Amino acid sequence: LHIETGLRRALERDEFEVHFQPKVDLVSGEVLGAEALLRWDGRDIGKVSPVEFVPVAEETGLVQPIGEWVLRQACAQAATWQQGGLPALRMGVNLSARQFNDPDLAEKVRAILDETALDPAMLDLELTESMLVEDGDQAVRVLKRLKSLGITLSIDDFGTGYSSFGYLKRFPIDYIKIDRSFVVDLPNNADDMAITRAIASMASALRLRLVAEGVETNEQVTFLRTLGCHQGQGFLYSRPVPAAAFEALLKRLNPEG
Ligand code: G
Ligand code: G
Ligand code: NA
Ligand code: MN
Repeated sequence: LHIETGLRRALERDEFEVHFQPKVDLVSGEVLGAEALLRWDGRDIGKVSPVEFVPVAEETGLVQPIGEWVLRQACAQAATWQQGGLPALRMGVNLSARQFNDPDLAEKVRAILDETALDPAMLDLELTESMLVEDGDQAVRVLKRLKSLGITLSIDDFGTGYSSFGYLKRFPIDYIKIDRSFVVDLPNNADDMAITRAIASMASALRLRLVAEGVETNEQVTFLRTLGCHQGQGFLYSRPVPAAAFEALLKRLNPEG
């Protein structure tokens, strides 16, 4: 209840902040994009992890205005970086199930792209498998409307939900993000090696691009590269950080600008 009460006031009190975690080219080390991750530091409640408050926001419907705020912030930031002469970065934003089920989702995304003047090709929406399997036909319609805006789509936490290859074939998806639970023990766990290999060969057959989550060691990078997984994010490169720190990181990892 504390969380719900606090969340109701958090937007007007300006208690949210968006942090950014780089998505890195595992071969060149260059930053290719970012994932926007919401942070809440409430006046009354202090710092609360999204693991705790996102489910409450989802249940109460507060995730709609909050998610829209995150999308606007992330798009505005990406547009600012682009206009500042930085190399184009693709901005990933997490969508909740309630946002995905909103019949006006595509219109809202389009309005925010217009408002922030972000090139739609630079926005990537991260969805989870569970959103897609409930009503496959409806999901395909929503995904097609989103794709028609010119954005890209990712499946987040891939492998932890109900993965059906049949669905993947029908969905206009661009990226698969390999869940970090399969990455953490690479390259020492035979099961995880087999699972990530299988995901990689399926992705290649379906022409889906791969992003590995939770990359923490150079040994993981070496193994992922042998799979043809050329993008990753994780603490090896950076934790999610505020915009100013992300800019400093860009100067370090993309020195040519
Ligand atoms: O980065 P972190 O460990 O704090 O994220 C924890 C969880 O919260 C992750 O599952 C992440 O996807 C989710 N999360 C973070 N920001 C957002 C957001 O803006 N919207 C939604 N729906 N989930 C988010
Ligand atoms: O569910 P989603 O993939 O959006 O979750 C993102 C979460 O993963 C964030 O909370 C982020 O802080 C966390 N994260 C990102 N990189 C790493 C990593 O290298 N190791 C671990 N343990 N967590 C990570
Ligand atoms: Na995500
Ligand atoms: Mn994920």
